[in-house]
Amino acid sequence: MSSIFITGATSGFGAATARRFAKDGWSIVITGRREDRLHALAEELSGQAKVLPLVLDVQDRAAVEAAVAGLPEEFNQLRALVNNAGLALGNTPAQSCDLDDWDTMVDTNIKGMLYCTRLLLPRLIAHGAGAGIVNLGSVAGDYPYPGSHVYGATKAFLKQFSLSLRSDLLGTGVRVTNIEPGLSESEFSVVRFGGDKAKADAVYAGTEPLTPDDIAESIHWALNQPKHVNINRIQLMATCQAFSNFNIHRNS
Ligand code: NDP
Ligand code: 8X3
Repeated sequence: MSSIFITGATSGFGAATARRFAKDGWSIVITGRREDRLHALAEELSGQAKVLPLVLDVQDRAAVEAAVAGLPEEFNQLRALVNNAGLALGNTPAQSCDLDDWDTMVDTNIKGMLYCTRLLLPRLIAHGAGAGIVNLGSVAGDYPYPGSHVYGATKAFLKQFSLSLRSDLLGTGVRVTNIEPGLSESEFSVVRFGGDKAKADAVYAGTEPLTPDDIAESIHWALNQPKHVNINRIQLMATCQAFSNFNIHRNS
């Protein structure tokens, strides 16, 4: 039986990924901070798959250590880790934003991902060929935009760390994929704008953004390639999103 550990499964991409793998009957560890959401999802999927809801703040290294150490045997044969928990906070210019928001983004998007990866790697290596890690990067890790500063930099870290991991894991059979979506509708913008739903809705107004199911499908595809195939990176955007020219400040 294959098992998968998903961080940030209480919403958006993580919940959609749990639903996608439940269809295939994988054993699924769903994690996040909102316990009620985890239990509701576990209940929803209970007829399809074995699901373990685990309340976990990935910023808390001791909690990640305890969660990994306490994984029940049936979820121990880990084949996949999806480092999805993450967030952007604010989009004001670097010179006026809140330093606490920067701490939270670094602690969640980078350090949380590192804790889960390092602590679960031995189990993925024990599984060997066919195992895989998927990290949730972003187009913001490649392309800067005003207000992307630390968020974009955390995602650039994920991209480089994913590639570096591949070098170290050579010969173990464990694959690593960085998935880098653009505009996608979830709770992401509500979180980014501190719960301001109207501001979040405005981000998607008049667009057809990517959906959590689109991302879950990419994750599922990457992890289900033949054992000899490693998808290094997937960058995907909504068709309605594209690139723009550089901004130039003019004196007059
Ligand atoms: P959502 O806000 O819908 O989901 C984010 C998930 O992360 C939630 O389940 C949340 O759970 C979890 N999370 C946040 N902080 C923590 C924490 N400290 N510990 C554990 N879990 C945490 O956003 P998305 O589904 O859209 O985003 C998922 C990932 O994809 C993120 O890494 C995001 O940066 C990335 N991404 C999103 C894009 C978008 O446009 N939506 C585009 C590109 C990448 P809880 O609050 O219950 O802890
Ligand atoms: C989220 C996509 O463009 O809002 O990672 O940064 S974007």
